[in-house]
Amino acid sequence: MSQWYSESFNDRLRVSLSMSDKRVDIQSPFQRIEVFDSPYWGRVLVHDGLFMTSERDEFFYHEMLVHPAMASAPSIDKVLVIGGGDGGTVREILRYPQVKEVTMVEIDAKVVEVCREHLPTIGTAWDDPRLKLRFEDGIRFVQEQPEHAFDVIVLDGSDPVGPAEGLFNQSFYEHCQRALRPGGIFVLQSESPLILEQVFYGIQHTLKQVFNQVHPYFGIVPIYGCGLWTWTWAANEGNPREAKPERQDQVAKALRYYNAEIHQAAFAIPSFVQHALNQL
Ligand code: SPD
Repeated sequence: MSQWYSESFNDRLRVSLSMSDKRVDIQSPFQRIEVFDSPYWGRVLVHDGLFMTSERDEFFYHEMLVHPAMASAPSIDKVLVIGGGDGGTVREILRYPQVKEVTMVEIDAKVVEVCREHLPTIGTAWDDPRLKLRFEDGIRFVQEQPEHAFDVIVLDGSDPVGPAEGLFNQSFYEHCQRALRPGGIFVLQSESPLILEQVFYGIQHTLKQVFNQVHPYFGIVPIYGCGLWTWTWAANEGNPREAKPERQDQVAKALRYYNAEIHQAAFAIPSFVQHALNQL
């Protein structure tokens, strides 16, 4: 019989996955990193007790983080990823042949080392020559970038505790905006409006101080607390619903969740969220 690994999501919810074997349990300079085997979910990555991803459901998260922005950006030559140590996000970006360079800035080299060894089914693009991998603080990296350096910036962060905390503040968003080319898109995981409503609405409010266009979009990530999850598309101009069908066609066969219809549906805002957004 399996044991259970439980993530306690503040005092509101506990999510448990069956666990057959613990592969990794180490403390890096930044966080506790665990990887375990789950009979149903496959290998599962955990940071500081919080589920990051699992082999079985990672495609929901990574496809939805990446493709809405990649399908709607004016150009996608140069992409920056902050975080994303398991490699799922860069894997999705590198599906587009017109991407010339992806810079991935991960603060914790240990996460990448662990994921390369224990989660090779998620990070399948580590050896792509277009990938420039850097181990440093993403906040400082963005501050040091010249204006208009990137077409798309993707923030694949953890929850706003520990090393990811500074990735949720206005000054970081301002530096991202400055580093984007005109029409460029900033996209980030933005938590759940149900179980972490203060964080979700806080992100929306803060992004609106910086970007003219801020559009949360919705999907599910089964292993995250309460399932309902959001990502947010932010830019100074443009409309996220105007996706380019030719780009969507390029990746369609490889994907398991995202498609052109999901793209449109994801930007529909549930009424309880819209009512709260109207109050911001
Ligand atoms: N509640 C978990 C939020 C984690 C978001 N990032 C996951 C990283 C997957 N690449």
